[in-house]
Amino acid sequence: MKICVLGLGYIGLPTACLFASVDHEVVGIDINQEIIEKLNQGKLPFEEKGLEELFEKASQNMRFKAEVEESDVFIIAVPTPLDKEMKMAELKHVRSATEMIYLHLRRGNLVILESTVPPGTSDKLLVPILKKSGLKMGDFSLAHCPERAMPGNTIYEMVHNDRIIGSIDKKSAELAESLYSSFVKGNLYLTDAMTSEFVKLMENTFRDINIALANEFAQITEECGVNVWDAIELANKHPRVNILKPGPGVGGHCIAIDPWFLTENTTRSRIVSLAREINEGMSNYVFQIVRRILNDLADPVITVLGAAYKEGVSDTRETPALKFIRLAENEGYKIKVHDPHVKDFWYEVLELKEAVRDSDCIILITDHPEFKEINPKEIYSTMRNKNVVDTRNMLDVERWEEAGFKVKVLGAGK
Ligand code: SAJ
Repeated sequence: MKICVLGLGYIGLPTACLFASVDHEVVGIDINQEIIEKLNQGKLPFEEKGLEELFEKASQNMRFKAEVEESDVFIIAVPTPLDKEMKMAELKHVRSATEMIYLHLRRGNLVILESTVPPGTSDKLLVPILKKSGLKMGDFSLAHCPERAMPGNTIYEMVHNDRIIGSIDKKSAELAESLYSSFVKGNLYLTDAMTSEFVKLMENTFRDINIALANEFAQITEECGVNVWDAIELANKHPRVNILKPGPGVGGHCIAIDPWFLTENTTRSRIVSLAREINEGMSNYVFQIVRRILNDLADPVITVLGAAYKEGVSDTRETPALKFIRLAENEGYKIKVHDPHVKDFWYEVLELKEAVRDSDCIILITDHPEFKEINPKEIYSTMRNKNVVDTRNMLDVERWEEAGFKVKVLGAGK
């Protein structure tokens, strides 16, 4: 089949490569000319485990350009960011991708929407635009097929995870199922488009609420002196309990955003909105811990370990580090940032030695495994005050205390 993939980001590019790797002819489309040029030179615009090899294997069946052309299949994998003022999905990229497609839509074509969208988008936004081609329902097919790939393990999960395919009619379901079975080894579950859109949002909302519960447990244990990490480990020994991990907040372009797509069009949301408030408030909670430690120190300097939204990635979208840094900056703190994975960030990213020099407090925000390897003895003498706040319960507290540091672990009680 000939497949046009619109949107060559964290989901679209691996998807294009996977289809090309099983001998479909793939045309990758993006509005960002720099990405098109990079890809046509064989370079990748971002890190992802295994993508280099997959791109290499698939490259002879792929080409990249800015304009859509006639195809058998069109896959929309464009971003659906949050309009932060209105707490609503910004669907302009989905709308413009669909406008680009209808001009080339032919009888028998299949359109797939992979982007995460509010329930009803396929039926109410995409169908009317596709009909501008002059084709009627049934002349073309449409399905919503959200991805479930965990950034950092995207390719493996795109192949092995079960997937939901939500279609506007039976023919669309058959066409989409046969298309994805060309590389998906997981089960394919068929439903209607609106249910599929809703299911995707439920998955990430479920995770956001459970992270909020862990964060609330961490705040309660601080008061009663229990170590939340020990308590969670013991509670999870229950065969049907799986409490997630507290942290400095929830980042990424999914968990931090998708719940709002569920609440934007209802007056019935309570827990979903409250969970967002708890998770967004963790930056403030962590900053208050730091402020108590540094109390009235003049001109405090702090070191933020981690700009990425989670361990092992270079992605800083919605990272909790940013809000924490803004709060500290507004109180006159000087901030120095170190992250072994992030190259470009709103703040200069320094090497570790430079980031800790003359600092009064290290705050570990991102759970990059590299931070476990930091030798406290090597940085002790370069710091002005020897404080560490570990928001991920990652550091060896004894080792840091032996080196002379005062260590505060989020939720550890004392
Ligand atoms: N986090 C915690 N505590 C936890 C787990 C995560 O504080 O116990 C934080 C992380 O540090 C990070 C944020 O939450 O800042 C989100 O991290 P994540 O690993 O939960 O989520 P993503 O955005 O990398 O991937 C999620 C996954 N969805 C689910 O696990 C239900 C992935 O499967 C989805 O495909 C992805 O969102 C997406 O693209 O929707």
